[in-house]
Amino acid sequence: MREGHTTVTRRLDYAPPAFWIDTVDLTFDLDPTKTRVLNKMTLRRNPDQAAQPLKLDGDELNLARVLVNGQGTSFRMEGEQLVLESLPEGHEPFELEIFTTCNPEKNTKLMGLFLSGGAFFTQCEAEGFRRITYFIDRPDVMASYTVTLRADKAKYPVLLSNGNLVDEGELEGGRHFAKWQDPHKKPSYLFAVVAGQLVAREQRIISRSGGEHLLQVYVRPGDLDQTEHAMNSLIHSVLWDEARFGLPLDLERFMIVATSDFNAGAMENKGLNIFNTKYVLAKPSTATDADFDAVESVIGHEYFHNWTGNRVTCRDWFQLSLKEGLTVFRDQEFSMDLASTPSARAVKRIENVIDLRSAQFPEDGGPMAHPVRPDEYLEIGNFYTSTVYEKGAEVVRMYQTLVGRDGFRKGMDLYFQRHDGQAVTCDDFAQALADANPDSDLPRLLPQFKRWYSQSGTPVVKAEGNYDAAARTYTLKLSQSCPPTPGQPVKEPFVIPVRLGLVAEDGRDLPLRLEQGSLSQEQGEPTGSMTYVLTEPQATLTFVDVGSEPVPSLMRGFSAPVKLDCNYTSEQLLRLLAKDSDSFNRWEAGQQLGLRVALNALSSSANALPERPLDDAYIAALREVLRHPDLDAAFKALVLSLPDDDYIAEQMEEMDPQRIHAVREAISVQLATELRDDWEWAYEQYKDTGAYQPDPVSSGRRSLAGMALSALCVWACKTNDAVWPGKAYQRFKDAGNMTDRLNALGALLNCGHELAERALTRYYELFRAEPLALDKWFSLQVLTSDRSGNILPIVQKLTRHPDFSLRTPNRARSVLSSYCHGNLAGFHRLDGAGYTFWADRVIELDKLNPQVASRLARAMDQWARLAQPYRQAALAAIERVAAKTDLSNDVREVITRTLAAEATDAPSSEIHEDSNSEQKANS
Ligand code: B3K
Ligand code: ZN
Repeated sequence: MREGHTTVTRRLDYAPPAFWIDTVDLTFDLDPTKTRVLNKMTLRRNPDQAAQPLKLDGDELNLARVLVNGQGTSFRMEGEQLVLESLPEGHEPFELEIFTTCNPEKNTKLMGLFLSGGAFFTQCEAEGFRRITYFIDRPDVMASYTVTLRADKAKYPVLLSNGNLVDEGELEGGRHFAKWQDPHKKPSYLFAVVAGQLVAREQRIISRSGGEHLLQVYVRPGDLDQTEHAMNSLIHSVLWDEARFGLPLDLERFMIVATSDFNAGAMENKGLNIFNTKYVLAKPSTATDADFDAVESVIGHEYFHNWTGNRVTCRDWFQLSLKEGLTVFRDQEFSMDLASTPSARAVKRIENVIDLRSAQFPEDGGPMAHPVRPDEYLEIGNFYTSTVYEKGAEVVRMYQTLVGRDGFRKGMDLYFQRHDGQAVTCDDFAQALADANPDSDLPRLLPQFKRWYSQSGTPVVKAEGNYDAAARTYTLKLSQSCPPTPGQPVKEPFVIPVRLGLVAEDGRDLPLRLEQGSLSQEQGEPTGSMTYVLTEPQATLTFVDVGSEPVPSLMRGFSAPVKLDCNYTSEQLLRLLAKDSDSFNRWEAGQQLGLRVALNALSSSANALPERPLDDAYIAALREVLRHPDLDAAFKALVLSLPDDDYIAEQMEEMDPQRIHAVREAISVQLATELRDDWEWAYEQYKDTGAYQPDPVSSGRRSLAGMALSALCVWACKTNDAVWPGKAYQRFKDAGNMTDRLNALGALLNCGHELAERALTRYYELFRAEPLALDKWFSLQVLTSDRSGNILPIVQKLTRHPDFSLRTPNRARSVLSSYCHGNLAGFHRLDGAGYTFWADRVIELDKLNPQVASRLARAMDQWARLAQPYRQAALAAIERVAAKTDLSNDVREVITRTLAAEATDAPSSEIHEDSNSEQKANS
């Protein structure tokens, strides 16, 4: 029987805690199998709450002693909670001492205190602190922490915790101690301990305001040469937050520590961020451009939490997006600001939207759909989702769109002025934004705007344009709808900022003059773009003095997280692709054209697929982009990357994965063949990027050269050409950096060339001692296009490889997630064997690490939309997992919701206007 609660937690049941904890004094005797934790706390009753017993959360702890004010006391256990009833009366503080032990070596869940490579690490968010000691383990209980760590000095020379080192020294028997004091109050989820053999790259900096700080990046000995980029990213983060938001580093010492066993990407513990090595370590020989980018953005993200999350934290876990949506928005802005050129900024925006569409849109349309502020959970770990993070960031971005960049800054200032040191809600954030911008539309729109927090599902904006040449008017009809989602059959209208322009034949933006009456909605923007704020189910905009028929460019910059449904002709999309002044929509037009081709091919009743799915005009447009003298390589690469299998699948009511994949393949073969000379030109043009620099210009060149090489290998394998695979192999061997090396290996694997095997063997020999590079070796083989139906046997073989381990999340994911989430055609097999494999691995992994298992469980999110025979086989596999009686809450919740998808009502996507809706949405 698994420990833990089995009840659902509901947002509306929130009540403040019955006790406050003011101080916590922890002493750890660190030992791999039996760590002793002495916890001395000062508590007092919360005068606002009726007298209640003290209930302390615990999980897999061995309790040895409980003292109140130094005296023994009675207590009882309620499940995993420790309950104390006979406590001092009144509201005076009292002392509670609790002595427990735990077993870090057995901690395969990697929550609480665990071991990685012989060193101790902790992970407490969301509910891991209770695995270290008994506590009121919820984010609105904020305390001052003092921590003493005692351990064997030879094995654990470095002893770290949050805040400042106030004492250290030797103990008997080869042991030593370190005492840390955190000057800031914090919730328990931000607590951290690290102990082990670590070395640090250090940098002292003086911030803009003159403060001196010590920055440290701790890694295992031998990895120091991979920490320069992380340190630079941290320095940039400190400077950026001060410059853009006036938020300084509030600590003398800021530490980052890397571990190779970590469920998440990283964790923002106060002053002691703990990172998955994947987001710290980077050197050109083992990390790709994407890795360098990810290090920068995750270092930024965790650092920015220091204010958005740590100084102002969440009242309860339903408010998770308060810190995560806001902090993702901030890390996106950070990366965009560092990108420096407008084109590089646009590339960042496009990349963020690709991520949103590939993960969040399917989530919003599947069984796990939930609002940005969820209403209930069984296991909070399941709600660290792209809805809470990425859609949450889009919600924050819409505030900025509505009040402008300066207005947004004012709102942030007011938010910190009001709430520094508090645990608050998404409503508090929204109110600060509105109150700081009294002259904007936000105060009026706020109650309706907040539906973004309460309604799940991706809204659809439908647009229809009509040009009247005689009257010189252009009429744009906009309407919004949102499909039903679990528990929410009917939606109320959203506030949707629609940034738009009218594009003339020569590509110029026409001046925008709205007919009298609609002007109140306009936010003056002289550039030829305006933001119309759609609040009603439908609206009509009439533009006057329009001399020629324009093409509307809508949702510019992806101004809201919606799907746009506009009945463009191909000619109109080609105009936008060639000429729109908005880079995002230029890219988007290309995507829509590609999507249209794929969907047309898929909807045709003929069994055989069209030989040339792409028409000449589209091919010519792509050629023009590829050869364009002024466009950046990174932007070109994005335009030339047509929608992937998952994005195509997402558009279909019923999906046949093998057919989708076949269409995608046909498109890529046609592109490779008909642009063959252009790819060769591009490869020669872009392949040299000089000494490795991870900057946007050179990484864009590598990306485009990599695409070109891959296309040339596809063409070569179709035509039995040996030259290009030979060149790819040579490049794989000679590459001066991992990006080029992996692109060349990917090109060989992707076209199924026999040289791929030789390259893989060589890669393994080169990188077998580098865990992160070895993860790539595993995942690349699994992500490869499934031309021969041979992926599953490869996956099975890889799981038996001596370097494979289910216990290391990165390694487990490199094979299992890559297969189940990342290879549509490899996973969805006609014989259902992929699903059998999935069920076995979920069950196996759940016993070790429920968080990683429940992520894997989500690979079946879309099963109800599968065509037969996939659907039946998928259901059987899901039911087999569901029949297990000892599932963790994590997996149980995902599987239960997944199975419920069958019962989803038929779509009826009307928006219902309801004048009382604000109250409902916010109650
Ligand atoms: N706050 C952590 C996430 C922790 C995940 C807990 N299951 C990292 C982040 O979002 O910054
Ligand atoms: Zn975060």
